[in-house]
Amino acid sequence: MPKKKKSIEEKTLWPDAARMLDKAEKDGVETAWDRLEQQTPHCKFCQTGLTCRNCTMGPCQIRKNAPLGVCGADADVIVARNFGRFVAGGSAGHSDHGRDCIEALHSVALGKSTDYSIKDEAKLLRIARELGIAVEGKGVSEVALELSDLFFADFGSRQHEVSFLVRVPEKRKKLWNELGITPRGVDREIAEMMHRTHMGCDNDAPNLMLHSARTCLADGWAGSMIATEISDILFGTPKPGKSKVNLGVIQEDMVNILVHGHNPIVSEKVLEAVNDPEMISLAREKGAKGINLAGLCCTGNELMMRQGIPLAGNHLMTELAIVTGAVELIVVDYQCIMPSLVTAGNCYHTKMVTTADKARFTGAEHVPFDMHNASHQARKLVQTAVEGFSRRDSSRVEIPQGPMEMITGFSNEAILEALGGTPGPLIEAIKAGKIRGAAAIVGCNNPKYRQDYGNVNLAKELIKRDILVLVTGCVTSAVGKAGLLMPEAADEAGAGLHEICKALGVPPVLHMGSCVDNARILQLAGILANELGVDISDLPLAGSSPEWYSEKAAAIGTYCVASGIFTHLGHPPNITGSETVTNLALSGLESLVGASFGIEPDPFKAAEMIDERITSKRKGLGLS
Ligand code: XCC
Ligand code: SF4
Repeated sequence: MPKKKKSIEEKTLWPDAARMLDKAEKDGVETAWDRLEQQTPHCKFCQTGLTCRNCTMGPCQIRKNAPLGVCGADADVIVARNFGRFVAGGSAGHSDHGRDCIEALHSVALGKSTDYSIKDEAKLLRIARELGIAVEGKGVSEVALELSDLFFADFGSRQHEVSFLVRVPEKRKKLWNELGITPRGVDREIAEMMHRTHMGCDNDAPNLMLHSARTCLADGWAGSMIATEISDILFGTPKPGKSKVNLGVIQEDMVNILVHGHNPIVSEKVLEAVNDPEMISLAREKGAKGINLAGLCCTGNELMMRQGIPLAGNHLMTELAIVTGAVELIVVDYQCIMPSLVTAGNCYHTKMVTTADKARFTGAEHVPFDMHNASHQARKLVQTAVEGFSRRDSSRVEIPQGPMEMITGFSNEAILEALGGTPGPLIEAIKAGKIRGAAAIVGCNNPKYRQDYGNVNLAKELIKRDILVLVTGCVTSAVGKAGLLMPEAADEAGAGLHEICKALGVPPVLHMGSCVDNARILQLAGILANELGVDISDLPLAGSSPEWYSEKAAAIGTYCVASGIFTHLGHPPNITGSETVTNLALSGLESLVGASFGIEPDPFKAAEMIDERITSKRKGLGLS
């Protein structure tokens, strides 16, 4: 079949992206969409999970006339092993980011780092108490030290359970214990997954899938949750505030710096350096009006939640941001950074700088950040950006105008405060059917879809049905650009949700942060279940990732389901080569953990699917 070239219109929902795609073509910049075309069609065996490369008797591919690998592993085992390693990768990503946060807290506690400090002492004490650390009579540093030691232990060979399981309803914990999937240590579960999937270990697909669940639960209820809570302690707990989104946040008359990646440990320091008066006057000397910082992907979400820093865009906007020709510097930490950014940057004057030893990119400059040099390194970077301003070719600059306004900053603390201090009013609204339920729409972009078409339309359909929408990660930019993160969007919501939003002055779609901040949603689910005395799986909740691409997104989906929350995905992971595994994901998990996955590329049908689920959960609770 001849390949059909997608039109720009088919590639994206957005005018800013369309303009840059057009410019990219003129400027000769290749994008993810172009490379997807080159990669299509994909290998069928890999796509269905039927390739195994776990030893050198293979690689093996399962076919009709070769139904077993050399070792005798069948399709079910191979698919389940591949999925296990896939989500182990995702869990490792979130969790290793969490570990970096613990190291930061630990070094602050020991007084070894003057570059970082504890911004939210009250939260530090609250979390310490919640996890059983006696705080009375102790200094902040002492508590921080004990808390970081406890978190380090959560990563190790814990025999029982990770600390934040105190947030999990008893019924759910009992269920996990019975199934043998209570997460013990983060690293332990990930390493055990690597072990189980070695040739000759776990050769039972359902048993492998249970360990996938356990690994992902360690991510959600420990690795990610620790990342979120420590980031709040070090940089402040988010409060609602205004910000802006789309490529229009890049400014023609300023030095533009973009931060990309995930961990606020680097981007917070860049922000400080950008605000340094000395740096600003240096920028003025070079003829710029000042220095403008904007975010991409999750570190963009982190800075936006806490500091209101504008978001230039999500995953598929990262290359296109460079195509504006107005970006002096892109500073990255780790995860979701396309190696193509180096090449795209080379087409302009855009310099890419890596900061983490574990995420280096050939062709990019490496300026390693650690606990002791972060402020210094950040200033160095900002200076580089300022110097780059004079190399900008203004004839090649084109910036889409008119960023959208949005409200950000809905941490659980902020949500509870807006509700008057308790979840009571939210529960009353749910009981009264004004809010019929809530759905978290999370995750990525994927060039296989029209960019953000699924993300935006699903959110719109759900709010119409009085389903409150919570967003994190790259969906933030999607719904933000669609205007759904403004209180006025309440007019697009059903009557009940409209009434609640108007009364509270909040949008019908709440921005709760980055991908690790999905842990905030888990915590909220735990709070609601505990308040009602039920399990999380009894609540009218759903998760969704319409345009996901990453191992991390699969891990999120899996911990969501294992926590009892039905989760919709736009397309399946590479598991369809096994009927056993596919059936387990789509229905079998229901009888085990009280939730399963649903697959549906069409956002309108997906809304229907989520609505049905929420309706049935409401019925189960005796609500109409
Ligand atoms: Fe990455 Fe977190 Fe996906 Fe965005 S949403 S593309 S994982 S940046 Ni997490
Ligand atoms: Fe083939 Fe088995 Fe080796 Fe996998 S583990 S590559 S199926 S022989």
